[in-house]
Amino acid sequence: MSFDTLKKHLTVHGQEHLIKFWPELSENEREQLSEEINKLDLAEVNQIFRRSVEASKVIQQKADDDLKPIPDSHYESVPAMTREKVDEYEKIGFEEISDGKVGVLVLAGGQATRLGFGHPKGMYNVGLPSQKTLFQIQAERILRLQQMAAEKTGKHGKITWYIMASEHTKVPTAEFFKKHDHFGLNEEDIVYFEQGRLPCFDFDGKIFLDEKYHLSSAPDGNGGLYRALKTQGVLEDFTKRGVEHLHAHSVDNILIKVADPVLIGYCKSKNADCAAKVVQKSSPSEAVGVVCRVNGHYKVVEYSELTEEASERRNPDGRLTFSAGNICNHYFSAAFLRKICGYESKLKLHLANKKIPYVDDSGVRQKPTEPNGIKIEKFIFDVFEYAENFVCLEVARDVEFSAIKNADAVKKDCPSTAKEDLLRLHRKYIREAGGSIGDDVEVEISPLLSYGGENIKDLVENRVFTNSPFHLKSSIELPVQNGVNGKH
Ligand code: UD2
Repeated sequence: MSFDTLKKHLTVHGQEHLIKFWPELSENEREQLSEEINKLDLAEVNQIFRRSVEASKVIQQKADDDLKPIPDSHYESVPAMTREKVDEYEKIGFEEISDGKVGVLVLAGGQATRLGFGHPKGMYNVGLPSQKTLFQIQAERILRLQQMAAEKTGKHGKITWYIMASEHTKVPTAEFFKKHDHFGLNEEDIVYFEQGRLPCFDFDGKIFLDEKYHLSSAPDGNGGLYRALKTQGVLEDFTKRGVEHLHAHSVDNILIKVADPVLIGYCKSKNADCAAKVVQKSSPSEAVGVVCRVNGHYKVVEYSELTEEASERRNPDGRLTFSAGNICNHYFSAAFLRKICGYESKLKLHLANKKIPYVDDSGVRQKPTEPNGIKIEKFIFDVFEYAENFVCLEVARDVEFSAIKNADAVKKDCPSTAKEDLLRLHRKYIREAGGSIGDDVEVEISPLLSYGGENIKDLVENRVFTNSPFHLKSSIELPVQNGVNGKH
């Protein structure tokens, strides 16, 4: 595109400031800038800005007028289930795994800004006795599940691991996996794909320049999943491999039950196309979104959108009425994802005021100390309302949810709390299997040995654990090679 055409194109869409520094740029820089501009559909980008501003005005209204909890017919709770029911769902899940119909979608495109870690979050090592990273823990849970499914059904099936990365996390993630021999998984069972980005705007909808020759942009949120599944050929991959069930989850939950057969079996037996695992909110004021119905549609309502009255409302049995805390842990049928990806461009847009570095009018790069513009994101759960049969599965927080969001200084949802939550759970597994262990003893059970507390009786019954830190290994343990230590 010639300079004149570029200028005209930008002017039509009110973004001509982007070439303000053109005369100062080298040939290469000009090429980079015009390439970045040409990649954007400016009409769509401007519309995205307008839509997100409109949506933010609606969100500011408290949403509890027609707010209802999830009906009992669409809600089950694992802690309240009989052992027989759990086994029944699990059996169905194992069958689906053995038939190769189960895939995992891990959301690993975030920038880990709050954690302050300069690598993809999955590479984080919280300092467990084994020194395993989040990715290794998840890989080993997949390996163990494949083995369990084969033992239960007599058929060897593979779980396909779809890893959604972003521009900055894709290459280091793939290199990390390669360096670690894919943690024992087959390389062909791992599919990396990249989510998109959206420009960052000032409050008037002008795209920021990050450098004189480079536009400011950010990943398009975990709801960018749907566009990426479509544009990166992942939907076709589901078809090619016969994957029918997808377990989607955040990368940073150290207790994640990857490809949980109970979830898969529950969803299949209910013929659900979309589901959310939830945990009981710990208190009315806990700042998590709740899964509920608004005007008859399933949604996640953010804590800030609930009135005080709604967040404190209780059922006759004393439980909070709106207690289904969202934990970024979802089920989708492949058929549902195909449908959703057809109209993902209509999904809600969320706007956040941020401090965005930018090149000012005089050509100086500024790092603002106050929010100066907006970033726009799509959220993975905004598709719930399009489900034909949405269900919720409540799980125990101490067994399934401990997220790493912040640096240790925050003392909440951070590496040390995640490590402690995992070790506490493993102590519980040891005691349930007949072992004895004090609360201050650090024993980690390898996921290759046990997915959820099973298979350890022979190793722990009547044994007193005093050595700490200690890693209860499987006989097929891989050496842990130089993971990126989150503690350095
Ligand atoms: C997420 C949920 C929130 C609650 C909480 C529990 C969303 C939108 N919000 O909030 O409701 O369940 O988790 O811990 O799901 N990610 C990407 N690409 C992006 C942005 C994020 O892949 O552009 C990934 C990120 O790497 C992480 C997951 O999505 O694995 C959750 O993202 P987050 O940590 O930004 O979301 P959070 O904690 O604000």
